[in-house]
Amino acid sequence: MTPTPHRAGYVAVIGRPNVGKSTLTNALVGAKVSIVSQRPQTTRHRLLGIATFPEGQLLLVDTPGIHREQKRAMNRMMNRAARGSLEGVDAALLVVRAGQWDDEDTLAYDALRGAGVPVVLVVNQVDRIADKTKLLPYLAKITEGREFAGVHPISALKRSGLEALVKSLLALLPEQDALYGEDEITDKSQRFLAGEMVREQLMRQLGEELPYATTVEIERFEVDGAMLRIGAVIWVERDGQKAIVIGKAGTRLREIGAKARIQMERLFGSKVFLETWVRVREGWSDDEAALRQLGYE
Ligand SMILES: Nc1nc2c(ncn2[C@@H]2O[C@H](COP(=O)(O)OP(=O)(O)O)[C@@H](O)[C@H]2O)c(=O)[nH]1
Ligand SMILES: [Mg+2]
Repeated sequence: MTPTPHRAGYVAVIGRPNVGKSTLTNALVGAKVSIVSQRPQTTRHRLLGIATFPEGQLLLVDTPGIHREQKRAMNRMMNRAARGSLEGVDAALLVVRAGQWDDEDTLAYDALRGAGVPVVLVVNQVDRIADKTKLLPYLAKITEGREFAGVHPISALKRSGLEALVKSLLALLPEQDALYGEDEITDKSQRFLAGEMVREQLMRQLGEELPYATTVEIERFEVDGAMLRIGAVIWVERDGQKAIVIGKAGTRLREIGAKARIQMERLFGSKVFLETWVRVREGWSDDEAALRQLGYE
């Protein structure tokens, strides 16, 4: 018997905002490397999630969703990051939400076909479809006239359908040794991930109240024996927004810090001492120079 060859390669994770691209990336990696919230546009940066299996290694390029709003410099950068992530990939996952397909999904599909990479369709969130008999006609409709290297109804949240998806993805990758060590889970630094953990809590805890123009800068990241000392600055655009983030008697900011710290300790596997501040800087989200300074490239 010939052993199955080891495969490894890059897979772009593409789709509209909020379909579950980051949840899927995390489920495949087996750790939370990419932040997730109910708000669209949670993912602002391109991020590599490394998923290692005995048969091969998937290097998942999680992206901000492709979308149409091009007005702000930040949106332009997010779109560039999503489109740019197609360069040099071996395959792409087009993630859609079960039961839905609209112009933006078509936009994403066309972008992928244009790039000439094999596209695997992932129909996510099937756990939300109560009547499963609706799934088959839906799948037939959205795949008609389109070319996919595979179609996988899954639930990233419940981790169902992932094994078959991994198998069909690996088959599309070149035969080669693993490109990253098996203990590596992302290409991002702990410093970057720490900022994301704070941003995730902002998204989750402030909901609709959260000013869109909020970002996090890690000012301090020091190893102190077995402990990490982290200082995070939350940037907003106006004084009124600062008051919202801080909350009554500072309760909200404390809660954001407490939850973010727990997430950091889980991901980094060490004790974390986290300090947070809120500062105001006018117009940062529409200022390319300010964006670069805050880590958006
Ligand atoms: N019910 C359900 N919710 C999901 C699933 N996958 C993601 N979600 C939720 O959808 C929202 C957006 O997920 P996220 O991964 O941030 O989407 P992204 O913008 O495409 O990266 C979050 O609230 C997730 O918990 C799924 O399979 N089932
Ligand atoms: Mg995301």
